[in-house]
Amino acid sequence: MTASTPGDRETVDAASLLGVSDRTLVMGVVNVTPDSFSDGGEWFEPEAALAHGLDVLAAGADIVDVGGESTRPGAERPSVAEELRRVLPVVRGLAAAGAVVSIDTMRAEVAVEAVAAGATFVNDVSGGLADPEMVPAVAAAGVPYIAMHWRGHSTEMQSMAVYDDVVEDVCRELASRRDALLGAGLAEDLLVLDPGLGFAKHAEHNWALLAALPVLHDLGHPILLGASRKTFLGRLGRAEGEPPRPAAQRDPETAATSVMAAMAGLWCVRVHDVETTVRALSVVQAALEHAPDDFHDDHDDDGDLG
Ligand code: PMM
Repeated sequence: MTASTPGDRETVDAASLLGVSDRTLVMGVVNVTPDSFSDGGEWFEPEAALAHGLDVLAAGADIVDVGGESTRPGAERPSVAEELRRVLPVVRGLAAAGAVVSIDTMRAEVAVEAVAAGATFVNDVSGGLADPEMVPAVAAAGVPYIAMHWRGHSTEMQSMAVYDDVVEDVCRELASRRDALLGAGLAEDLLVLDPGLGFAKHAEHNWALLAALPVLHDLGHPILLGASRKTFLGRLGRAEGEPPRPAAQRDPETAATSVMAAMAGLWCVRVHDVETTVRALSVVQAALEHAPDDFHDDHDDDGDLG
């Protein structure tokens, strides 16, 4: 699973990370954007973003996720050239430092260039719906693909937050996306699914999905959860009409969601504050090492949503 590099760090290949099932992995976020809701503008210039990415790596991230397009509700899209200008130097620098890099993009062209620059995961919040070239490009590249539940672009998605039963609806839509992706040639063992908290979802939808995390195993693929610093967490403890807590003050609540994900046996959590999540997950890990032998069997579910 590992190969040595000239530095202290061991490099881990992406496909072997997909096989990790005895702990929940941590993906650290590096947004090279002027306007992401959670950390917009903090690391907008590639040099600052690379330095931040190296900190994220040193804090213990298993994967570093580099994105150049904000998906904040209402955000306008950058041009392809601008997205490439933002992400490529950061991907290149992190890969050279031995990081497993994921490119967070909805565009095939950006995914392909980022893979050429050293990214070994493609994280597409649209699950292949935003760009018809994405799935063939990722299938040809042969890298793992993270497909999130998505109903539309940031400018329109909150008007699409209408569900009969959000858990059932999201699982059904993700299952049909999974089938379409596999049908389009994506390798089954390289697909990760994500319920897409905050994307075409109001707070009550996010809470319902968080309360039902183990059900996501029925999809039959590793599951990634992205709850970090999202607004519904910032509303906890705030009175009606009061603004949510600022994004950078939502890390304790984020750590709690990471613990929930780990207790549910999810594959990976995508977070901004890697150190806090790594420490929170070390508590789960220590406790699970003392769990009865049949604990994991009790939490396995081999049903299939079909
Ligand atoms: N959320 C954001 C961006 N990319 N990718 C995945 N797979 N899942 C998510 O939930 C997700 C994502 C938005 O958050 P940010 O502005 O903090 O990056």
